[in-house]
Amino acid sequence: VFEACIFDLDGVIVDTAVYHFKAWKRLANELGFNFTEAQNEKLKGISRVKSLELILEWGGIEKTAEEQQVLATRKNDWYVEMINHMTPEEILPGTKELLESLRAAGIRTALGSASKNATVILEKVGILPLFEVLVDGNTVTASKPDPEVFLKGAEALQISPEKCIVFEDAIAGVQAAQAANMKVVGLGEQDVLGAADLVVSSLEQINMQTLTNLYSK
Ligand code: G16
Ligand code: MG
Repeated sequence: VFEACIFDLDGVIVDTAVYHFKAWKRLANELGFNFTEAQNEKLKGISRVKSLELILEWGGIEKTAEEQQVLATRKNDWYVEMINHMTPEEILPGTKELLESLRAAGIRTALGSASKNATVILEKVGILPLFEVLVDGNTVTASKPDPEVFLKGAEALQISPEKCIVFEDAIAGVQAAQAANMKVVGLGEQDVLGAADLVVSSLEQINMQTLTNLYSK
């Protein structure tokens, strides 16, 4: 029924959104305006450059492309400083167990993230070897909801999209998976991610059987 699972990073494997929030807030405050958690929600799954564009728009500030480059780098330096201190305790509940049981069952695994810092995060939390393929912000040009990130993952694994299940916490990511013709499990709230084939609050609720059931509907 299914032969591969493709995982989003932020919000599925680890909660790096808190670090993104701290770094963006620091940047916004330096520029003289506030940045809220509600605004941070809207940046989930969105690329760094696109996130900065939105933040500047919310703050009512215009910057040239060169200035934006400098600001994005500044934010990223603060962010990298924080993620360099991440530990295996920060893996979200059930994630490692699920990855291990998938591998034991011969299911292929890939990462499909918008982040350019995906490799270092997986290394820090100690689960890099559980992924066969990494597709991240360094290899992808079109942001979610474009299906590129997930299609590239399937292609690298040489598995057809219909046999892939995506795990996503963001609407844009659920849409990307569906545009790629894949099944998708949403992590979060039913009223937000209702478009997904199944919505759970944690990967602890997922096993081989729940995934197999997605194909019998
Ligand atoms: C993650 C986050 C986004 C972030 C993006 C780019 O995406 O959800 O908020 O803007 O990565 O991150 P970086 O600045 O590290 O390149 P995902 O796809 O892992 O949820
Ligand atoms: Mg995410």
